Amino acid sequence: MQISTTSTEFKVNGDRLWASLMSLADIGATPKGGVCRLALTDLDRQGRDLFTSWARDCGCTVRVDAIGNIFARREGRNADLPPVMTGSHIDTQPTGGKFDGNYGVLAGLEVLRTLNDHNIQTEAPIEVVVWTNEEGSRFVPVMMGSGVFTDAFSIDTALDSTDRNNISVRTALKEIGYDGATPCRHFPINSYFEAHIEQGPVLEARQDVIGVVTGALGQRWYNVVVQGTESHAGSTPMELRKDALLAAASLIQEVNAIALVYPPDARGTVGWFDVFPNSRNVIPGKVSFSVDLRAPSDDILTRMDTALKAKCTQVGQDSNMSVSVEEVVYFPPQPFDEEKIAVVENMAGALGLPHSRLVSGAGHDAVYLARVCPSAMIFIPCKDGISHNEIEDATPEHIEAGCNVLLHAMLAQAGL
Ligand code: HGY
Ligand code: MN
Ligand code: MN
Ligand code: MN
Repeated sequence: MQISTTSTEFKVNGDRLWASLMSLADIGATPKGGVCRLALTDLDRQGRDLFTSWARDCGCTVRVDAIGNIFARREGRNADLPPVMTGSHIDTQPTGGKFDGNYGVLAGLEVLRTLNDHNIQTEAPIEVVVWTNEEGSRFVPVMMGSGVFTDAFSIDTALDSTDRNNISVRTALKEIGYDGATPCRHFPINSYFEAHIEQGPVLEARQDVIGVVTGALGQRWYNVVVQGTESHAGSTPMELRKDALLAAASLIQEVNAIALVYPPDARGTVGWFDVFPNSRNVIPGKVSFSVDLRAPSDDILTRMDTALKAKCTQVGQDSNMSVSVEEVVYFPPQPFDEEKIAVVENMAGALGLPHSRLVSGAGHDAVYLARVCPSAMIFIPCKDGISHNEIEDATPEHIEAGCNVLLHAMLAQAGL
């Protein structure tokens, strides 16, 4: 039966997509059913190798750029046309899940596999991309590969970034063999669509299947260091202490308080925290920690930034300790392209999928791609809105539904 590709009867193979997700999830699988596949580790290499072998099996050409972004390209009839692009990331959080990022990459691959199943050649080429180090867990800045690709920061800023063992991105990329030859710079792109789990509670609460993402919160990330003086927990009188942990505790409270000033969408989080020397009977001399601030407007984000820095100055003065604040990530809230948002919305409707619009609290590579081409995102729910957690879960039905919206949105752009 020849299915018209524009009919909503034309569907992806959900079982194949689910099986691919589970195979990829085996790489870095954790005992609680999650995935730990940190950026540019050997596990990341294994995942990259698996994706590129699958892409080549689909007849794609594969190129890798200088920051390790992988571009799997399926030619169209007209190679001169800018590609329709999709993708996401396969690096995960240390206690990550099977779907964050991995879903967007493999949904893109499933679109190619489905086109192959039906011998369909599009007018424009299609590219599926694996962006390097989207998570920003091992290396900052976050969304690193897409950030270099879209001039958000220079490639040297990225290559010189080091993890907490002082290993640079440059070294790690070379070690896994993904320091690609293709220069990392953006080129004309027809449009970019990214499929992703919502990672929050909204769609599930609304009982919607598709999230039509209108944009993403702006973010500012910092490294804060409080420098006090290690000394003996027993022989140092309370009034003579320079207890870095005590000073840091008031700053952590402040990060939370700053976000609560701007409900409902502002966010403040302290994710990682190092105490030195971390010994029971030594007053902590140095505390280092991260701050992650997010807001729906740049104005609110600026006010939160000002409040954080003011508090750090005040705590330093009051405690007579040094408090340093280094900003390591900044990007303003990013609206997606109205026309592409409407494409996603119309396809979800045509497929009879309950859908609604929402803003993404999480950052995604689409946030940077939106700077160089018309971009939009397709969300599906995740169980209890939980993500960045090994119990992250999604249903095969939603996984398939989101991929069908991606298929039709991309076909609408690529032309038949
Ligand atoms: O932090 C984020 O929003 C994303 O997971 N990188
Ligand atoms: Mn992600
Ligand atoms: Mn993530
Ligand atoms: Mn440019």
